[in-house]
Amino acid sequence: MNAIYEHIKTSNQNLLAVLVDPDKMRLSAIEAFMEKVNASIATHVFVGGSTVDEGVISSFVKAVKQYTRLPVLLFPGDVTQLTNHADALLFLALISGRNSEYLIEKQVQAVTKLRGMSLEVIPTGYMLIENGKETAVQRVSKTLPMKRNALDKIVDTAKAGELLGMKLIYLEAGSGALNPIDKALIAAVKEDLNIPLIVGGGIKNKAQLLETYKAGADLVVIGTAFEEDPNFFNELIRL
Ligand code: 1GP
Repeated sequence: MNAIYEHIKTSNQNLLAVLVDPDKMRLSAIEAFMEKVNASIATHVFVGGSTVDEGVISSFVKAVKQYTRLPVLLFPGDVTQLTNHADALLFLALISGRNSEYLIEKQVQAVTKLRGMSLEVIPTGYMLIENGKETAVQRVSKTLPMKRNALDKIVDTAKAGELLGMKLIYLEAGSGALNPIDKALIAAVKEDLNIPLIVGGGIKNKAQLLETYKAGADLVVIGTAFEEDPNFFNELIRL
């Protein structure tokens, strides 16, 4: 059962995930928000956040599922954010950092919960890249982002993730990043990878979105820009 991953891997389409972060959105806003998502070119919904309370994710996922047919993937900041109401789980290992808690410990803790669930589990190498300001991921994980000029190290880290058997690599500038991931960096990572590449953090307009695809991202994640300006969806209407 890996239909969602296979679609990401084989799709020739530019994929777009809208991030729903319960830290930043009210449950009552979901219906109107998803209406805009449904009319846009979005192909996936990610739900998760760095500091979301236990149980909250579950109600958000249920609400999102109620108003869309798009696949809903958990993008969890913690083990407490696992819920069987989603379709799939990005099973993240923070491979840019050296905090064993986020490399293996949280994943071990997740296993008991996952045994009782039917989520599609997608192993994902998660890489935090510096963007000009401290991010929530950095604070919560107590890891430093990779220096954005450390191109070879970033390319090698992504490749190591692939060689370890990860199915996706996620280059993350952090939610609300000042600078999105550099295009040359995306291109260099993509050139060396045989698995799909996700890119997110700080993408605020259509031009940046298109540049990110052009550089080599298979799937782009946008959260803050939609939260701050729902009219942004109007630029991304599905024809
Ligand atoms: C954050 O990559 C995502 O984890 C999306 O970032 O909120 O800046 O779009 P933004």
